[in-house]
Amino acid sequence: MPDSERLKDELYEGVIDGDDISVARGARQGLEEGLGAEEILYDALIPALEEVGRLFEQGQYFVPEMLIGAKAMKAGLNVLQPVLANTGVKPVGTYVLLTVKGDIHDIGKDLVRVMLEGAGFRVIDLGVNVTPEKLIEAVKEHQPEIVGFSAFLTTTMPMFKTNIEALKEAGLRDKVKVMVGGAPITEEFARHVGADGFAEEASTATRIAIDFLKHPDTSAYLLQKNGVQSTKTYARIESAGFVMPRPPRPLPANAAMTSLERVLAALRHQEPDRVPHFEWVHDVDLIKKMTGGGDYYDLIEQYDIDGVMVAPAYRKQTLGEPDLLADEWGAVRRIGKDNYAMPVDDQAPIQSLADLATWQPPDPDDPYRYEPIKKAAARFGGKRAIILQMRDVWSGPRDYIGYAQLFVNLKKQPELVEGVVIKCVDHYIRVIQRAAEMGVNIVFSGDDVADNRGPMFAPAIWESLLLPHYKRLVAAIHECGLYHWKHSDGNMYPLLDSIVAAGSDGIDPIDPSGGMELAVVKAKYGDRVAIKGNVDQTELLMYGPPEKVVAEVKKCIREAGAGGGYVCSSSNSIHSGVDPELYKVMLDAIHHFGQYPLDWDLLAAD
Ligand code: B1M
Repeated sequence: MPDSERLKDELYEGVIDGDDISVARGARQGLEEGLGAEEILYDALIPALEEVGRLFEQGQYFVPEMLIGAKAMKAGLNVLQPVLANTGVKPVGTYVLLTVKGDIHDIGKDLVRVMLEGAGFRVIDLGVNVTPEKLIEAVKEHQPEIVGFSAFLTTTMPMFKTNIEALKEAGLRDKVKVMVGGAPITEEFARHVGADGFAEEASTATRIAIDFLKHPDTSAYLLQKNGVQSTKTYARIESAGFVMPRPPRPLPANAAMTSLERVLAALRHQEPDRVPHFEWVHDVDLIKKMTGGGDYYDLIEQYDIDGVMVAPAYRKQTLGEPDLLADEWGAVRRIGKDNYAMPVDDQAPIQSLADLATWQPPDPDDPYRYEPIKKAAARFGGKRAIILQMRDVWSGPRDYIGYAQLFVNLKKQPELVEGVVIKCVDHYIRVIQRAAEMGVNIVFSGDDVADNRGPMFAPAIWESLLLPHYKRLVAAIHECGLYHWKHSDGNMYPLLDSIVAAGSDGIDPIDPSGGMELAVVKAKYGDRVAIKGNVDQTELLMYGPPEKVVAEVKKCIREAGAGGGYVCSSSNSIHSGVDPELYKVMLDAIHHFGQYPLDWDLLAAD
């Protein structure tokens, strides 16, 4: 094989392996040996990144491989850029990209950006939580051929339409193609809002963008062309005169158990008096609406919710701007929609082993941490399950290393990641030990390691790097006499064997968006772990109709309720988009259809 071909092969492999140093070196060598910059780009680097995208689509690569592949490509591009500029090579097109207003999820959008850049686009990335005004300014300034919107929350999906309307009002709609995507987005929704294109994955998004440039009027990917009508309204579905069908036996249940006994029975795989219910998160405004201005504890009592979530307290310090704060762990956070205090990635406190050596988690023995726990115990102790909301092995490094940097470091600096995990888990264990003495019953750790496709990193990384510390945490929880309930979004099937074997006592929320099914998890793991979930909150609890909410509760109880070991809840959280009336219907249905012994006739599908 000629040297030039061998070098191109090496560059190709370098991108696939995410080896930025060898790609930069190879690109320099190629130029020195007389290869054209365009030849290197089009024959080696671009095909390699396309292959990385394909491997990701097929589930062979995960987020880390995709990010380090893109980083390697960028290292090569940095070498080629001056030569490309001198020879007058222009970007294939300009693309304005953003995550819509109200939404702060960024990794999915970032992957779209790196794939587009890899394909030769000039990408103007406006970031997250972007207003329509900022979009319009950017379109006027940069005159892109394509604009791309990401949305990851059902509550922010309508912003696509708002953005498209803003483009129309500014007289810019005909000048750009609009592409949309993000975990909850479907082609049907993309059509519904009037977008030109939709893609499920970053690499498909890039292929479509290139096709739009080549065939702006005739591309086979243009959505309007086939004229399929939307079958959904994406608005609250009213149903006149809905009344909860009361089952033919005395109701409400004369509760034979306290809420605490009910939840503990579920954890012990015994049949309680009725299927318990609790949620991981309730939106603050929804709580106010449901309680007539009350607080979370009022909600618990008024609606007879069986578990009370309580988290240790950490101080926050504002940083000049009203929504910017520093936490006790050294992370800088910005408060956004749903009151989520999102860490600012590029100000993450730990970037190197030297940072790690000096970084200390907050003092776990500070009495301030335990004030909320004491308050919850005083009000609910011995009556309702007091559930300590903690983290396990993922969210700590995500917030203190930075989300994108964490993915990269899983491969590039695993010792840094593990160092952070160790310090975090040590801290959590001490907090749990103290909280156990104050009346906590369960530790619930909410660390999202999966999305709709599956784990966001290779299961082998979970096994070698994270699982040992996960096991250590679960063992410590058990030593305190407490139960452990694991929460993660997404398709958790590939990790469940190890989580169950680690001794976790409960799993949440068996995410239907990730293709998980209560019946399957119950059949496979139901004798070893309690299951919590999964009335859909991505559409059903937002839009209804109420009859369908009732039908869904019945289905969940049918699939997971037999023999106990089951808590009926939403499929993630009662977030700001959930309709309080539909949540009430869900609660009512759990109380009425969830009595043990289960009445299978009553629970039968309508
Ligand atoms: Co959030 N979150 N989150 N979250 N989170 C989701 C999105 C959720 C689906 C989880 C669930 O319910 N199962 C859920 C939304 C439910 C709904 O509304 N339907 C949810 C929720 C409810 C929330 C909060 C409200 C939680 C709360 O506080 N109660 C809160 C809201 C914050 C806000 O935005 N205002 C919140 C917060 C967070 C964290 C901060 C903790 C963190 C985000 C960190 C960050 O982004 N920097 C987070 C995470 C990590 C997730 C999950 C677990 C994973 C998202 C991710 O990073 N995936 C997610 C669960 C899930 O997706 N099932 C979830 C990896 C990424 C590579 O994939 O994002 O799908 P993805 O991107 C893909 C494609 O979608 C596509 O290409 C990418 C690569 O192939 N794509 C496009 C993306 N954009 C595209 C654009 C295109 C074309 C394709 O054209 C322009």
